[in-house]
Amino acid sequence: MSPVKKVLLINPPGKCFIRKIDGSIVERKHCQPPLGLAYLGSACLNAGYDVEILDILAEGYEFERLTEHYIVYGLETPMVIERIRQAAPDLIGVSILFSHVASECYRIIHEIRQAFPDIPIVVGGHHPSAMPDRVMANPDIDFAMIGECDETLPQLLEALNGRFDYASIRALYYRDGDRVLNTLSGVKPAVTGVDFNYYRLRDSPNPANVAKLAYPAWHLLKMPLYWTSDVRIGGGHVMRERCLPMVASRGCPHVCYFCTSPLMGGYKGYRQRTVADVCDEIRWLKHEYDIQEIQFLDDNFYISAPRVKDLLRALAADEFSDILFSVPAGAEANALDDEVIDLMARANFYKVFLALEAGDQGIQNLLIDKHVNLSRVPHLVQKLKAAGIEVRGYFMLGFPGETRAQMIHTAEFALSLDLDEIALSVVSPLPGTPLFDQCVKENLFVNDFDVNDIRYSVSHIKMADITPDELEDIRRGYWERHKARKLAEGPKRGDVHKVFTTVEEFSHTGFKTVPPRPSAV
Ligand code: B12
Ligand code: SF4
Repeated sequence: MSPVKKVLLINPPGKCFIRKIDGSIVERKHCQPPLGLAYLGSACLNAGYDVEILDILAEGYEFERLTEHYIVYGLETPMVIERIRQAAPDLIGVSILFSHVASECYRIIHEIRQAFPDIPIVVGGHHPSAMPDRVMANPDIDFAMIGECDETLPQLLEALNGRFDYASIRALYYRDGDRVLNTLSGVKPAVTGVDFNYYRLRDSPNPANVAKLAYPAWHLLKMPLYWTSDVRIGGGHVMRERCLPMVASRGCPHVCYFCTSPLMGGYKGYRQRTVADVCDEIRWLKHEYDIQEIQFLDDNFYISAPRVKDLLRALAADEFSDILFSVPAGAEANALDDEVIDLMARANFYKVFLALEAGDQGIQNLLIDKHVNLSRVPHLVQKLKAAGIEVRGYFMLGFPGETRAQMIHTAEFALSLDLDEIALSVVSPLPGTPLFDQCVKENLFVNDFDVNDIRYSVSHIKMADITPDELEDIRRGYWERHKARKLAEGPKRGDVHKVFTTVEEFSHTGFKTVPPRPSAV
């Protein structure tokens, strides 16, 4: 075999679900630079390999394909094949970050396999990490890698060159003839579910010291695409054009029963970068990309109060005064005290997304590992707003066994707070979580459930006294009531990139395709 020199990393297309009942699109179009692939790119470059990244979604943002249930957007397959031919890689890596695009990834991988039967294909991301055995049942896939692969992907390249042993690569699934082998079989998980294992950090493939990682290789991506699409970074929520994501920590110390963080970041696998390292990366982003805004994609940015205060003090320095910051993942409400809020305001954190999840303290204490203290929330919202910070609340509707009355209670709780925005999400049984296990064990999946085609905006869980469509009506109804109230209050601050005023605008922005109304289907 000729030496392996070049890897091509692929970000798959996007896909949005169309609601059967009225033909409306219920998911957002996105265009976000893939931070994980940029990290993998720099890891492979530093190991001496040539790297290209093909972002099928960003480069083909304008190409839409209407299927029975979805609008898929991204480069068309012949274009992808041609790009691979030009790149001439020795290994192709496909990111399957989201379970809802797994079926689309398999379709593309199959086409690639047909066109390039000799190029090995590796997959990674949340979906393969949750179900590597089932992913490896696909004969088009040669390798599946679990967890954060900054250290293990370069090792795979070395192994393909005969300079490293497959058996020594942590959390690797590979083939030996007809057999699928994996390097986790002798490792004792911290938690074993029916359908998943959580590994301690020391047993996982994840980098233990995230301060030592090289900065993401953004130069491998066509950055202006992310700054100019209709629905830019953060789903349109960012304020400034030149925005990039970064992480100040990886993993989370909690183990919420619906969340995949313990699967990807490792069981209680919270790791911090040093404040100095984070600041150095921001200086570099300013210098290289003239960056105006940064989104921290940490799983749980605010969890450690002393550390977050140190970081916020550093970000409040004059040298960063021209940069805006936000953290789109839900902020742990209990971790936000008055001092953190004052420091956030000083450091230009203009918006906070409170992870409140449920308006019922019983559900909080039983299902949400963060145990949000709901009685504190109204004061917290007022304090944040008084500091000039916009407040968005994240809520979840449709836990197994949750009744219609409890969902309405949560939605009413959301309305009762003086929030600038509310996001009411449907509880999704993500593979690799205890919630998914519960649905398997108790036979709670709705009949058309397909784990490779998860729809995040429609419930997959059989509920006691409500149908998925009724749940969607509650979700939309409360969102619209809230939006109408906010519109009546007048405009928000002037430089917001996009303010969506209706459900239609929120979900249709960026789409060219208009799905047919159901009668015409
Ligand atoms: C940023 C983000 C987004 C961004 C886009 C992400 C992107 N393209 O990069 C936006 C805002 C668009 C987004 C949207 C959504 N997201 Co999101 N998102 C995240 C978030 C917060 C961070 C991802 C990240 O950058 N992490 C940091 C980098 C360093 O890690 P990483 O990306 O995981 O990459 C590492 C590994 O996965 C692995 N790896 C990744 N790719 C590959 C490829 C190969 C070949 C290999 C070997 C390894 C490998 O190595 C990487 C380096 O360590 C994660 C949560 C999380 N903390 O991971 C959720 C997460 C990925 N999102 C999730 C979901 C559900 C969604 C939405 C469906 C939400 C919704 N209801 O609409 C949408 C769908 C978007 C779409 N395309 O349609 C889920 C996915 C779970 C699942 N099994 O599907 C996650 C895990 C959050 C959660 N627990 O619920 N998201
Ligand atoms: S606190 Fe957030 S990131 Fe951590 S496990 Fe719970 S939901 Fe996941």
